[in-house]
Amino acid sequence: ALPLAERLKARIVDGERKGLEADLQEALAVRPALEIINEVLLEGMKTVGELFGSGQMQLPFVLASAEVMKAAVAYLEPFLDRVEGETKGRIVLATVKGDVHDIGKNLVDIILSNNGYEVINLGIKQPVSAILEAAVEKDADVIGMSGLLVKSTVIMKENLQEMNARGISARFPVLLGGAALTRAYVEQDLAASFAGDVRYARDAFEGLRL
Ligand code: B1M
Repeated sequence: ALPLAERLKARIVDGERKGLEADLQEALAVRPALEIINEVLLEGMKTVGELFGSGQMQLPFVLASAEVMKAAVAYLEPFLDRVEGETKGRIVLATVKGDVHDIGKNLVDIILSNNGYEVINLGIKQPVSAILEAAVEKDADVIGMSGLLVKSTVIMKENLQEMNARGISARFPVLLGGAALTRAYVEQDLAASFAGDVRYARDAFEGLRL
């Protein structure tokens, strides 16, 4: 049999859910939940992305992998460290219009929620109006947008322009993340035409730090 970490990674890549909980339980006995997510499960998703990108894996199998990933994160969530106390701030979080990828966004939700932030997670495919209306209505401190498709990077730019047009750019700092973005695109190109503060987060932890 494969060593445990390899087995878990293979479960993600192969989309094999049967016996997942037993393996996670075993992993939890030897390493923290967060490390299992970051160093094992995310490695599996990375492999899935490479296989899909190079044409070696078809979409339904990617979906199966995503489902195992979600189940694994849901199983591990209660074991993640939590900071209790007063909320440090409120973030409205969404995957942008036209984009269904939500594993990364939901990790951001978990990490922020566990560290004292109130997260209003709007879900996937959110039009800019829904994001901005929620931010105003909930009096958010920050708006967070996620998107993994190249076209989502364009949508994010449009969303920032819409914030300028509505005159609310200075009110809501914006945090952006997702695989198709680069730091330079966000902090140079997008920042240049945004009348507020927009930042790039490479992962959920940089998001938390920011
Ligand atoms: Co899709 N997909 N997918 N996919 N998918 C990508 C993104 C792709 C790069 C794969 C590839 O070709 N190699 C490619 C995009 C290419 C491009 O745009 N140039 C792609 C494609 C093409 C597609 C479809 C168009 C395929 C099709 O239908 N023909 C389609 C799009 C549908 C749509 O959105 N309209 C599609 C569909 C799907 C599935 C539904 C099968 C599934 C998603 C399931 C789900 O999310 N519920 C899926 C998956 C799983 C992937 C890959 C393989 C893995 C994504 C993932 O979950 N990674 C992905 C490959 C890749 O990313 N390289 C791919 C793990 C996750 C934790 O990482 O979300 O990047 P990520 O989050 C990271 C950071 O980015 C950051 O923190 C996280 C880590 O801590 N982060 C933030 C993310 N958001 C943040 C927000 C923040 C801060 C940090 O603050 C607000």
